[in-house]
Amino acid sequence: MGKNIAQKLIEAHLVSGDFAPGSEIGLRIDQTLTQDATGTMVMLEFEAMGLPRVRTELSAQYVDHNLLQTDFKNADDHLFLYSACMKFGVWYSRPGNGVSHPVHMERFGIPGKSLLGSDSHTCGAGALGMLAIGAGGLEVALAMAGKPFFVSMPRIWGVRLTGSLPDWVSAKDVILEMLRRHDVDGGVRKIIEYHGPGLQSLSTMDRHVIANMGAELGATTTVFPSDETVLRFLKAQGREGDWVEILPDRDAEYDELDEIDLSRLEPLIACPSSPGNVVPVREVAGRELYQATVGSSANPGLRDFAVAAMIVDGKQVHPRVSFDVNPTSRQILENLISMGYLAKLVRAGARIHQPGCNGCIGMGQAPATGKISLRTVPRNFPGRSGTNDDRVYLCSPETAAASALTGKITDPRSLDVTYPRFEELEAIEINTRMLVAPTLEGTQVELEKGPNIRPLPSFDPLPETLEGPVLLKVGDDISTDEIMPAGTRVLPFRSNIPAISRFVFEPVDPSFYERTVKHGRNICFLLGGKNYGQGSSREHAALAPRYLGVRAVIAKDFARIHFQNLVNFGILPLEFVNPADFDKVSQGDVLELTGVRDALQPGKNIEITNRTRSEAYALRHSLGPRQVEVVRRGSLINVVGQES
Ligand code: MIC
Repeated sequence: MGKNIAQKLIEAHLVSGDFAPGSEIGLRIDQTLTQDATGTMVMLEFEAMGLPRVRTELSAQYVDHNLLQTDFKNADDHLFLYSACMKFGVWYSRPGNGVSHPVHMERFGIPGKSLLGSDSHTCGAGALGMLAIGAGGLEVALAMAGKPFFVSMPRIWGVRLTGSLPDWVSAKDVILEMLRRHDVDGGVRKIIEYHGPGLQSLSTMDRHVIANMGAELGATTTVFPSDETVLRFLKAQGREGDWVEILPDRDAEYDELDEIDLSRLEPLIACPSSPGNVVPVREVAGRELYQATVGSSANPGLRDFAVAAMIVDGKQVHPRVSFDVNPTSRQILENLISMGYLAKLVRAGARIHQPGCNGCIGMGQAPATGKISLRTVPRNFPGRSGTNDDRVYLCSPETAAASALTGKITDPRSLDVTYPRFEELEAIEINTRMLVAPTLEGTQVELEKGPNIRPLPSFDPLPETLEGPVLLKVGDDISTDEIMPAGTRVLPFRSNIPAISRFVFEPVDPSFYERTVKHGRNICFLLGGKNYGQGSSREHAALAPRYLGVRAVIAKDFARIHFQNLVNFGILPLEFVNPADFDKVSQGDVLELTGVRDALQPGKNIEITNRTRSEAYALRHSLGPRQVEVVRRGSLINVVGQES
């Protein structure tokens, strides 16, 4: 039997384990990517390991999240990250240079290499034929130290593309179709591999759009072939020497199959407040909107801005609409200027922002109360935009631009204009002026830590008995944005755990923090529904609850990255053997787990007692031996600290 691309990439990096789906594999990591909202913690964790320099082929640190400098905190963190990069041998992408994922595509991504990133959208580099995986910051710090990355061997899901995209339909509509069919947990524990004749109509950055939002299906990652299309992209970037061809064997097989005829797609849109809440645009057309934004790592390509510019060219944005344009890299911004597209956007009334994530994570651009915002971003979890009860829709640049003109959600096919098809360029302006190479004499560099950089908390080992109240019970699909919000109020505290902990679960229950303080930050439990912790890689969504006393989460099931983040910081992730028991437990019930350290045997159920209701429930865990040791020791840092 032939091999698919995912199998070839895994085989080339396998340091432990085998291909049995669900078994633990260890992967060698060639490159790492960190962004500033997760990177400050990563650099503190790497510093704690006591190594002088990184041991990867390449590590890059981007500043693309905490860009609004409303006081000293973000500015201090930028300087801390710069000093850490120079000290440890990491490339530094300066504030304003752009979003990590497109910049990494432009400058550093190499087909066939593995990339581990402290951002859930790292998987976008699968567009280059990379094995690119998002993970919690601590695992990225370990990869920077040359350690393998451990993950459960995923099932390989082959999605065959046929046909070609009709006018007004673009790459975003392809991934929205996947979300419409399979929802936000359809890809959990799977690698999605796209193949088939339909690939020919997708540029490398089109493929990035699709791979990026594979994260919204919960996929471990997404891979595309490294073919002539990728060679053309690398040539335009002046990096054709980095190209290698990676194709699936003709007789490659997959664990699961799906097929999309691109010719049959129409403009789609994800309605509030889930990326899986997808309908055709025509079904919600006519609703008044306040804002349309173009940009983010989920639509980062030059063509995404050029098409929007051509749609609004010679027209005016509706006076009620804020049309926010977030260029995704300085290089793309320079090409938009030199090709005349930026002027078209400015003349039409667009608000031009600095290259960065910006409104995608609530770093500015928050919509008005109760008003609709159309965005080409990857996520619309409740409150993520910075406005409570926000009404964010996810769509293509075509739909966003058309709607900005009319002031209503608009099917772009209804515009009375010829579709402005963008032809990819053979050569573009290359801009590397805000990328700083690591200096050679790094070890003499002093880390610059401002008052906002606080030491990591300590993590005690798992006690023999866990007894405490259920301080919060939540439902299905709870996102990391609801557990640990982002935005201008919270994101600057990412290097200060005591401060950021004050915001834990604020979007779903503003009184949660006070309950943990009243409980003396002692042992407590959380209860969650299915797909608990979907979304981001932010380890703070585990770190901060751990700091507040949470020692076990009992859920119907977990999102991959968050599950591992809970383990990494000594929080026990458990599931009800009988799902109906979830309904028997109420917030405030006191639960007790005795002999828990010994009970953590592979495949062995655990019994938990509800002291309040005098009931007992059977729980199970899916921890492997290595993960059990981490939870017993209280955190992965305690394990690594002993080894190094
Ligand atoms: C996101 O898109 O949710 C983020 C903000 O990029 C996160 C990383 C973070 O929380 O810092 C992610 O996707 O991992």
